[in-house]
Amino acid sequence: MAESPRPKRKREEEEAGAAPHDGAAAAVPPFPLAELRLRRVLRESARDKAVFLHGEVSSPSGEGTDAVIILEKTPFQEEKVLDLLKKHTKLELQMRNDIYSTYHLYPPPELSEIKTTVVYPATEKHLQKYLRQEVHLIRETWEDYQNITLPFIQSQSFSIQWVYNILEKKAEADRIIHENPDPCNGFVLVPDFKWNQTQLDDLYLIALVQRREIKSLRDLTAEHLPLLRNILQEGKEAIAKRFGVPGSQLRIYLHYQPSYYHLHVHFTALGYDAPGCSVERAHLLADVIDNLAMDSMYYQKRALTFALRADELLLKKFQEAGRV
Ligand code: GTA
Repeated sequence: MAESPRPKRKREEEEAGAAPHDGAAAAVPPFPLAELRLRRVLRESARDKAVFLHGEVSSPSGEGTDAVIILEKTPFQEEKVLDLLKKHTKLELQMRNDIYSTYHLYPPPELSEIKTTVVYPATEKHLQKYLRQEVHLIRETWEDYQNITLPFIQSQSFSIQWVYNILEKKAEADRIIHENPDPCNGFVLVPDFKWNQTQLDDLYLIALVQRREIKSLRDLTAEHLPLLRNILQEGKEAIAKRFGVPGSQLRIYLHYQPSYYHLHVHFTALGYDAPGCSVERAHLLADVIDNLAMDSMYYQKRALTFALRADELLLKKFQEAGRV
């Protein structure tokens, strides 16, 4: 079995004995997980081995504040598999039949990490986002975008303060993989929230553009081609250099609709079935560039399809307008 390349940064941290967290995060006390009151399970996925929880943290006055907690089992790391076989704390036979047998293997704590994501304080919109719901496909024309979607996203969408924090180096500064500081055609490439950077199987990075007025795919014209080409070219080069993953093994795309209306591009491992990489949401950056090169107004002309969850307000707006 070929040894899989470990992220270079990770190796450097381990070799230097450094904590694998950014300095800003280390200064903040950890979230009081043990004090959390579990309100409900929002969603549970056997395939992704993840559970999405709605919890409540009580203040000294007794008032509760909502939180979303995502618990997720992480992929195996090839270089740790041998440790798992040698250092397990218990091996319990579950069943045996002829040449077949299954066991419960209990790993030592250092080999049984659960990736834990916390959104706190969480808004009602966060709770809705992670709640399992039916989805409906919308076919949005340019007129629908102007009359329904745009006013809606201007009136209410998730805060993008976390994006500004990254661009202004107030958060995740030492996680930056690549930066092009040009205010017009530049961007910052950082590991995505969803990637713990321990293995390359689920590699996930995002490029956040320096410009602040581009909300989504719908705003793009040929004017943005230099920016998009920089992201494609420099993003691929930076990932190959840092993680040893070639551009031919990356899925590079934009979401429509995104959750956060500040233009960003997703870079994921081609072999990883990342949340949101399905045809009704992901638009390959290379195709976006070609479309804009053919027709500057491509994304102000064509209808775009996307899925909305059953109780999303935007779906209600489309229903009220008789468009669903
Ligand atoms: N580095 O602070 C951040 C940060 N935040 C707040 C979001 N992102 C961040 N990255 C860094 N620091 O890939 C990342 C997100 C996402 C991207 C925004 O920015 O991880 P988007 O605008 O297109 O929105 O991308 P998207 O993809 O809907 O966002 P998100 O939050 O990833 O939601 C995707 C859906 O996947 C959710 O509805 C959720 O139900 C589902 N999902 C499945 N597994 C997970 C998981 N492990 N974690 C989160 N969501 C998951």
